[in-house]
Amino acid sequence: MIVKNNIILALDVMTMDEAINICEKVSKQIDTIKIGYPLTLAVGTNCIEQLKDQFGFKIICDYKVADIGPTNDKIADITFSHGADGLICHGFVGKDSVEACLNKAKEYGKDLFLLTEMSHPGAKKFLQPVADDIAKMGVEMGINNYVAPATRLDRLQDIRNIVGKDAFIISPGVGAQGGSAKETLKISDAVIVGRSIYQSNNPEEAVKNILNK
Ligand code: NUP
Repeated sequence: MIVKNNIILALDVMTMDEAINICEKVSKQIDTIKIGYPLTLAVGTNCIEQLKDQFGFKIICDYKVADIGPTNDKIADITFSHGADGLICHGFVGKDSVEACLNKAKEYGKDLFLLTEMSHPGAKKFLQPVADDIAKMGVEMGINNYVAPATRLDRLQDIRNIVGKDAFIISPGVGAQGGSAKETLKISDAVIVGRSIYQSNNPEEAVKNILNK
């Protein structure tokens, strides 16, 4: 996936009016949007088509898919059938679960992103100890796209070392969670930023500031 300015907007707003308002302000600087449960559960999956049609964005669906294979297969199918360009799935559920999402992504010719370690403090306890193994599993499965934290650059580097220089890593945790875009982009291919942009009075300026920090 090619991400303009190496920045992905996490559009965690709860109404379509807010979503469109923010998108109008940043659509010159940003071409890739990550939507998750907040927007999807609030307005429905048609927001994927709507944002793609109106702005031409690439849409990554952050549904952190984490179920048994047959259920993951259904979730991935619905997501890609609405036009999603990427889907994020959890790795801790194991190979068969991830494979269901990967096969569906291949069927649609779209991207699967494997979530390794998360960016929040709580991830240290349960997820961090297994994150390297999750990344290794991704490599064995031939996965090219990963999510890894901007909040712990040492861990981000560890994951980069495992997945290799040609893998595509996107990193949440810049801005509101404390990470720096400049430092993160020395290791990652793109940063994911939500609140620092959509809660700003001037989202356009916020994008510029983030890219300069
Ligand atoms: O490890 C993760 N951390 C994280 O923050 C994996 C994620 N997918 N996210 C998501 O990235 C989170 O759900 C939110 O949509 C975005 C970060 O938003 P913000 O902290 O910049 O507001």
